[in-house]
Amino acid sequence: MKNILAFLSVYAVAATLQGGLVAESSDCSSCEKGKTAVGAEAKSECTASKKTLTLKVGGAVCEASCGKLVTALTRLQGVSKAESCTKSQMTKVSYDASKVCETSLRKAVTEAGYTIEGQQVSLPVEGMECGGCSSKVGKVLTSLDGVINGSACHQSKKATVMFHPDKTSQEKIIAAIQATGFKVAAQ
Ligand SMILES: [Cu+2]
Repeated sequence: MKNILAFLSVYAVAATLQGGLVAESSDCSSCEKGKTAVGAEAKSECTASKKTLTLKVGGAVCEASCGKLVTALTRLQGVSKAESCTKSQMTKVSYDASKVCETSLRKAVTEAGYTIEGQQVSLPVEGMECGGCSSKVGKVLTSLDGVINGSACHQSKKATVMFHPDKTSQEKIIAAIQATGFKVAAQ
């Protein structure tokens, strides 16, 4: 039943656009469905695919090298913003996941001559009620292969993890947190 409804709404959006009219609904759920049917126009209105990637980059230690790094990233299609801090060596990229993927972003960094020392994610974790819960999650995180450091806070209900993208992935980290009995909220 759900599939039929999804198909019908895609068809409806496509038919509307073919008729030269603008799709009425601008919420992301309809945009997600409309994406495959109507292409670039619908994509530009969608915010569901907007993501950020935070990397610790080795070598970007002065204004000039940070500038070069930012230029290399913003040159990519789908990147709306890139910021690099010489002090923390953290680089934050805002991008559209429907146009560019994480792998391409990391490749742009290494091709520009920098090394990726880590990738940082902040994950919303549901169900942590006290310090015991957060330390349980924190312990699991730091025991994972490829995790540089990780911690969880029951007050902010978040887990912050710095990991090496060549050795592990966000998916594996999420799976490890879920295995402790806490749930990672959909992002
Ligand atoms: Cu607890």
